[in-house]
Amino acid sequence: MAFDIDMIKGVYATIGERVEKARELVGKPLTLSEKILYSHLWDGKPEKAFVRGKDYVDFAPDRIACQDATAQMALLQFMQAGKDKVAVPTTVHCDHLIQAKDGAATDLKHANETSKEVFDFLGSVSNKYGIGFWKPGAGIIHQVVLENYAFPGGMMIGTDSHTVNAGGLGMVAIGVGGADAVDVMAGMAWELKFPKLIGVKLTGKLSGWTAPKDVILKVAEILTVKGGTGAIVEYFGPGATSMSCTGKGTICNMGAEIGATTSTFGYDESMERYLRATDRSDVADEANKVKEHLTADPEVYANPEQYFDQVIEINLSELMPLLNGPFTPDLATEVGTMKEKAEKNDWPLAVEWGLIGSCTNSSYEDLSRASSIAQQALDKKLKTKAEFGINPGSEQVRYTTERDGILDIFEKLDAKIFTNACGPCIGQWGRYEDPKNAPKNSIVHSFNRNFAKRADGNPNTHAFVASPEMTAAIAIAGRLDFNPLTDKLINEDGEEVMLDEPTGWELPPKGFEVKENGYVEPREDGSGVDVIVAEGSERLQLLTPFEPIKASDLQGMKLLIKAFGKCTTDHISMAGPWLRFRGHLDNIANNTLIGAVNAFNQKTNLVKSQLTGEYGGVPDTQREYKKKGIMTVVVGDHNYGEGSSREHAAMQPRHLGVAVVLVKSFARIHETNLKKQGMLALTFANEDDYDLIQEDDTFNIVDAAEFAPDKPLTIEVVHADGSKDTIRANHSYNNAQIKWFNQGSALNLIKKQNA
Ligand code: MIC
Ligand code: SF4
Repeated sequence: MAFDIDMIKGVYATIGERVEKARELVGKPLTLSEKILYSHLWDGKPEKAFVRGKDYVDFAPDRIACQDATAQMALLQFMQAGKDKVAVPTTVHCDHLIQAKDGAATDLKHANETSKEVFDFLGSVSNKYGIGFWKPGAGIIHQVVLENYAFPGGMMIGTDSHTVNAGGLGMVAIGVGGADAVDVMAGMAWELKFPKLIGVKLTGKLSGWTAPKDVILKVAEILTVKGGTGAIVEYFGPGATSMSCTGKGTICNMGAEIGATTSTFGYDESMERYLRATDRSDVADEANKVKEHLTADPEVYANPEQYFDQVIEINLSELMPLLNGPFTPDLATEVGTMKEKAEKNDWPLAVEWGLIGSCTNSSYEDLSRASSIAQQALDKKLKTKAEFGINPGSEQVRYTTERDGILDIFEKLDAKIFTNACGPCIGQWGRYEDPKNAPKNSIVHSFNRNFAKRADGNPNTHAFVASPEMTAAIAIAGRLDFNPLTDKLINEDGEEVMLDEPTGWELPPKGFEVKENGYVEPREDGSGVDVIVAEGSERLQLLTPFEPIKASDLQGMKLLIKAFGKCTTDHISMAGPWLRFRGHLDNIANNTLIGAVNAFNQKTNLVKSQLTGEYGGVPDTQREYKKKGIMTVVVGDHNYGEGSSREHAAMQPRHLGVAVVLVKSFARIHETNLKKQGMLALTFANEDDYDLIQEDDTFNIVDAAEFAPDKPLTIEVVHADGSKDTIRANHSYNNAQIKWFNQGSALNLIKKQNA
């Protein structure tokens, strides 16, 4: 069930006829994205052309991947679906629940002790339902998927927003909430609005200090954190083919940071090299046979404006290394211009840590290039100013980089080699005893996200995102404004030295090697496997179905919080220490929206209760409303729910009795998650109406009983002085999704259908 060459052959067997049919229906040459989408329709051969950005389409993904922090909720839901086995090859990867503190050996042992219950649960559910299980320490989900499962022209979904990483190997790979994955595991179609298409033409060639990471940091600057919403980004041009496969993975990975549905590249020699190096020559041979379907038709890249909804061109030869941050991944600064900007904004110039790793940049090539900089610190007698932390992407990468002396170079610089896992990227970093009162500082990392508090829980940490090689250089210099292209450093002998350009290996010259990759194959027949959830566990809780929200519940609702500014899933359901409750809905609900800024007092986790007039924490206040049977409304700004795929950000408010989330705009995955859990996800028809919402407001959805596709809802907002505003709210529910709402959740509907 894990790696399945027959499944891949099956996809390639029909791709030709399906692409041809689609080309005929669309009436023009096709992009790669369209070829993959049209060859993965639930009904098989395409029968009509779809309207981009409008039509909801049923797809049949080839695979599913889940990570430990989201798999718990996904599998708890799947267990209710009444199936014996997953319908599509699925894997679970244990990578989020491992803290980075003292180094891999101690940290992994600690995680295996503290999260034993959860790993045992995931292992046994996997074994029971035919799911491949990657043990803690095996690696980060997206690196493991790239090394083992991704294949050109395939379609996969994963319960993690960075599933998109597999675009580096020519897939359409999309991050979803657990409930979406459950549909596909249960043998049903997966629904997605047919995406718009953004083409990115890469001319020139990367050289010197510029890396694939800088391409996506640049794209993030151009498109911003919401510019990719509802679109697939397709990269092409000479700059694309000259890049490594894992470099392409980096670019696709951070497509999540611009809100893109996914990103992809056409099949090329770099992908073939990577497939062969990772022991998948059979896949490369099969892909070569259908090559022309694994990239766009030639007309498309020759005249991209005619085929994409938007085209961006980047000349790699002119691109400069970038540092994006702090607090948002789209705020780009070119090296060499950092000093003025940092001083103006009061960003600390001294850098305390350089972290290399995460699913974005933890390949063999990444570590090898960064180590070429680290080696120079040794050779040129430079004392590194910041501390180094390294997370290899997988056990295969770790083993091979250790064998090749790469890790040793970092160790000579006193680097901490953490477990092959997410670690600091998701707040699993034992940096401080008391992060809340920790000092202002800067760090630089090769990760993807840098929202406040994300890495270390300290709101005063200014995190900047850069390529692994720049991260290494900046960590050595210990200064944010260090420009390796022009600046000199003083070594231990008092001499001025410069760092030479990074060099490295795309793939290990002696091949990849690994002793124990950490994979556990499930039983063929899992019927005898027991899944254990201890009674009274604080980590795991079986789910009780949500009651449908009725039209009458949508009258007299109170405002819970009007969130101000950026409200990501980290604000709605924080990670870090809270990851431990990802399998226990009631316990994790105690972090609901505690990171969101209250628009009325600019404070976090302090909202007014309309029951008592007192201010209190968001979860406590909400629990009081729930006790009284009063439903509530959450109001938010643009791109609400940006970031993670975690459906906890929808399930927790739902569990506590929030009925409506009313915002200026949503991030795609979060909007779907709200719908799946049977809530109302609404957007202001007139954005300025956000300003009308006051602290003591009561909401009545006057036409709630007429909830129907393409029909806005009317909300009466009653203010404390009795005055009223009537506003219109849009929604994007189709008929099927309205059924989820009427049943209380999508899962309730599946259960009913399977009963
Ligand atoms: C993240 O990078 O924020 C995460 C943690 O990987 C999430 C998933 C989660 O919240 O578990 C994601 O990106 O989807
Ligand atoms: Fe893990 Fe970070 Fe990648 Fe999310 S972004 S999967 S937390 S490494």
